[in-house]
Amino acid sequence: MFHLLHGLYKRCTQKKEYFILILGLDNAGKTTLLEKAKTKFNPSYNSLNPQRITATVGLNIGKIDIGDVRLSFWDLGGQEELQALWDKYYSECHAIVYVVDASDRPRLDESKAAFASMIHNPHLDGIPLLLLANKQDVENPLRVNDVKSCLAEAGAPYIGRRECVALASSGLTGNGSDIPEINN
Ligand code: G3D
Repeated sequence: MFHLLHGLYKRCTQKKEYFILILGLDNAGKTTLLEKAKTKFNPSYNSLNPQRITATVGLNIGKIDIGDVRLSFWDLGGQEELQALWDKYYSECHAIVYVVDASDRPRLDESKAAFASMIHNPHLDGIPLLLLANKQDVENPLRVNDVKSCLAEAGAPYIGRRECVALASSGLTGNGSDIPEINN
């Protein structure tokens, strides 16, 4: 009886949990963004000093509670050898945030290639996608439209099979801006 009541109580009080992958090349700013988001949604969270954040190696997990929803973010390492592990997480994720370093023009094609192999994976069909042109606080960054059209070359029809929004962002400052959806 106790177990039954305990189970019922747990079921009524537990939050709905969604898993979100944060992907992109190493140094794109994924961990910094996650730290900033955790601080924004949980003011009591003691965030890491941005100076002390190093490129993600392996997996970095962050949880954000909004109302009765829990968002669990998996920030995956973006180094070439770690990209091979991304697809292990695809079948369980509910959304993807793909981060591009808008201050790094020379690596845009590399980011496009990583994006292409991700977006063609059948496990991700229909999974909502947020594209971020990050580091907008630097001088003369790539604009969100540049990033958007570059990634669209990697597979516009695949991108179009889902809800997709592209935004400019700065994980350092926490600022961002809305722009029109990529596939509408
Ligand atoms: P990653 O998790 O994608 O590998 P990190 O990237 O979050 O570790 O960030 C990599 C570097 O980029 C860090 O600098 C970090 O401070 C910087 N960075 C992250 N986001 C922004 C941003 O929005 N604007 C600027 N200007 N820099 C950013 P270091 O010097 O520690 O390597």
